[in-house]
Amino acid sequence: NITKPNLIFKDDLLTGENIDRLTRKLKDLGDIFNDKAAFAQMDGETVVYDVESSFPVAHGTEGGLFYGITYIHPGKVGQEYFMTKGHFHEIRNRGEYYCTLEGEGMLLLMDENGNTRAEKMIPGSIHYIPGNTAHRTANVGEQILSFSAFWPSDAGHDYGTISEKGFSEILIEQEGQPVLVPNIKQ
Ligand code: M6P
Ligand code: ZN
Repeated sequence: NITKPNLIFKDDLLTGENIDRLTRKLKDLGDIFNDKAAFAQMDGETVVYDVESSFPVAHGTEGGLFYGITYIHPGKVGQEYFMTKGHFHEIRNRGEYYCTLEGEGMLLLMDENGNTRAEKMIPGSIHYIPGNTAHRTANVGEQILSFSAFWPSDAGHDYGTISEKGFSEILIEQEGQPVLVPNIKQ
């Protein structure tokens, strides 16, 4: 029941041997949401996001590029919006581009000193993620948020730091608006 963006990114572009599809459910994301009591009340089978990726070269290849579309469902755990795990790149200095296809979101960016900032995602918005910067996206709207991503094939994903400590700020809904507040977990 995912609405596919009716743009140039058609299903048939994302077919073939080098396509990877993954679904992350609430039960896979226990460590990222702050409100553990609200989390415990929810169904672990709830889908939070799907990612379809195209890997035209082997992982780790220098000079290649990967492409993916992420679809984040609308929802919240307590006041915190549904969001991706978030990661640094394994090769820390590798950057990435995101382009929003549909929906409304926020891109959280945290440098290695723990400074977090956020960029608003609206259809057509293009976001440059510099190297050495952790990135996470949250759906702050009432429909699917989808965005395409382009990153170097040798970048890799480092989830460790974020799954331990999270971002220095979390994105919650206050009076109907998304706001960044300090993460008390840190
Ligand atoms: C984007 C890219 C992918 C990433 C995905 C989901 O499509 O950055 O590399 O896997 O978002 O984010 P995460 O891996 O943090 O769950
Ligand atoms: Zn990345």
